[in-house]
Amino acid sequence: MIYSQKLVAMTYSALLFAVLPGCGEKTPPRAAPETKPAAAPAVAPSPPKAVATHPLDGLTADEMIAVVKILRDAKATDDKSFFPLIELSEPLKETVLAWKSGEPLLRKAYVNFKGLKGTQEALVNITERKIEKIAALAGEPMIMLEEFMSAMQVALEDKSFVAALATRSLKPDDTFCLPLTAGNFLQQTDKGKRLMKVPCYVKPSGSNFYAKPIEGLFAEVDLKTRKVTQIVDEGVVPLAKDDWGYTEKEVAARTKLRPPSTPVEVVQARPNFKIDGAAIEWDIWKFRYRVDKRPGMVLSDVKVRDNDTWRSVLYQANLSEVFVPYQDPGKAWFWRTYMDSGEYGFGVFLSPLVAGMDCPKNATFLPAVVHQDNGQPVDIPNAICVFERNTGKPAWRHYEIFAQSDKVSVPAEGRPDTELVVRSASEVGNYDYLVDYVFHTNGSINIDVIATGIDAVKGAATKHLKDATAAKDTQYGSLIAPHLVAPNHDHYFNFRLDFDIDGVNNSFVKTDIARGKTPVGSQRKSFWVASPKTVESELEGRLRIDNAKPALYTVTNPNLEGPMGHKPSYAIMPRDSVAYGPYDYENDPPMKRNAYIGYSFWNTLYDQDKRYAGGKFAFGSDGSDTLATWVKKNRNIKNKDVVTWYTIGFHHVPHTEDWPVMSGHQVGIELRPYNFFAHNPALTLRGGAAK
Ligand SMILES: [Cu+2]
Repeated sequence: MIYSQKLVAMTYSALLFAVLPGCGEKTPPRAAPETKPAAAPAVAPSPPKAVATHPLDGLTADEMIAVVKILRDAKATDDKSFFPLIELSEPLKETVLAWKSGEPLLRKAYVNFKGLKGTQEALVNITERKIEKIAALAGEPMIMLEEFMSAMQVALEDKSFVAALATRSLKPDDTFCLPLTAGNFLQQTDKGKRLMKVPCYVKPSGSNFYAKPIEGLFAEVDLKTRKVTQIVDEGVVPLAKDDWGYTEKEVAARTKLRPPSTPVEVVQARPNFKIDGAAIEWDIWKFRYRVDKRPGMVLSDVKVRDNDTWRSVLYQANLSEVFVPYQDPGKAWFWRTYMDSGEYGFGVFLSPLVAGMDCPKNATFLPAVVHQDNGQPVDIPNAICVFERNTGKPAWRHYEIFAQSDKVSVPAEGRPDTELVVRSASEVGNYDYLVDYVFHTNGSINIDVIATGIDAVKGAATKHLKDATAAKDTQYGSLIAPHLVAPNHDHYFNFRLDFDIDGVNNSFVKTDIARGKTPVGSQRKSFWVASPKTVESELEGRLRIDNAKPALYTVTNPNLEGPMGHKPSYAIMPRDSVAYGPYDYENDPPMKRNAYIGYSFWNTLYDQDKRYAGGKFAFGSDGSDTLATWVKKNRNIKNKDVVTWYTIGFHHVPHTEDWPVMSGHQVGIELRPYNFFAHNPALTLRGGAAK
């Protein structure tokens, strides 16, 4: 293996540049992202423990090493084997809930590997050092970095591809290529292959790797045979001339920078949160975190304190799949329908966070341990930041005008609003996605995704909308710079929310805001009533938020009563994120593979093995294993261990302000207590107006 710890900690594009033969010797000025050490936190937190102390803690470095050794000792692998996936195999929920702190752990890993008997999967019992199950893999595993490099190399060594580059006066050394997942369009000729498509860019002289696409040309590579299966060349398209760098120096060379400003910084004597291994406690919250290769951050055992009692809210919450379909049916673009989490991995592509830029300087930075293709562990430094922020607004307030008099001025009563943010940022190719879990003093949790980075652009002849070529070139996208069209696309983020509100058995309730029956004689002719209805089954649990048909969506524990008889609940509030596409989910292969985007909500019976909305194997999936197929069983989910799935998303019609790097576009949801507490839990905050 040619990886080093340093390489794995680098971003995807930088990694490719650094390792590709013929590319490495002409390293551009910005070959690697800045990985400045984070500012020291005011109080050093406990480092993540080298041993797991809870059944849902992530695999440690030692455990990953043990997994590789156990498989090697069993002669399933050798030193040339590859490991697309090593992840914690969680114990059954009932086992986790019965477990008491300090009791021994039975640790297991689920592994995909390419070993001595082909591509297999195994359940490895780390504690007892044995393989419990081993079988041929029933799908295509996640991509490995080694495969990226191989795909680039195979393309650039192909004579026809080199010849196609020559017609554009380019040599392989002039290019930076970006191997991309090819989707699965159910073509007979693609059966049994593991395809990537490899378009290229002119190698940058500055920071921007994506500003000069070599449009209309790509190689298709089968990763199984390591051969080019076809070259698609739609003819020469004029190359963009501008480097469009985005470092301060490059921007200053293009345009005048604005005057310097004083930084806005939070001054904090010490953090109010405690980190003990994988456990984080802050204000009325406690939870555990881990990083898995595929979904990135996973939160577990999320509890909230109500007076002196810790009450369960979520057993687990994590990103389940990310889907980015482009809307250009042309040969070089129709297949760009990436499943960023399932195919590439949000955990393995976590990028180091920068203090004072990605996160405030008062943040605490934590590493994440992931495994390399050879199965060996490596730390991604500063992969997670945890910080408190004052939102600059009140958590609550009231100014009482009737308390005022000629002699007395009574100020507004209120409390400052502080929240805890747990952040990570995954760079998948050209896009950067920040995923925030934000905990509030009022019992709410926000899940936010911020999309930033660089729009994928298509080379075009058009320089101006007045050009004769403009109408055709911008049929499926926006002209965002001369010779650059950014095709329309979507960003969907499906989250798996396993609420366990005060216990495992919960129900999902839809409360319609519906027209009430006007009493006879009333002067009002219309008003609304809240009409709750418990969802009975999985098919009924597919729900679309429709702003024209308002409703409240809650997960509730029907078995308990609060002080006034209410059933404790949490509402899932969409805020600004509702997105569906006008797609054909039955017949359009990428949409069938990602059919979960057709509804805002899905509700399923808890299943240990159903963690990802787009199926267990995303790469090359045919759509037969998704939320849409699981719910066909139509199991009863009323007062059962129900799991809720919610898709956050937005349609991206690019515009000039997205270039050369787009400002963060934030979408998210709020999980808000509903008749869960006896009163506003933020009532007990201290620190009103300065006296
Ligand atoms: Cu976008």
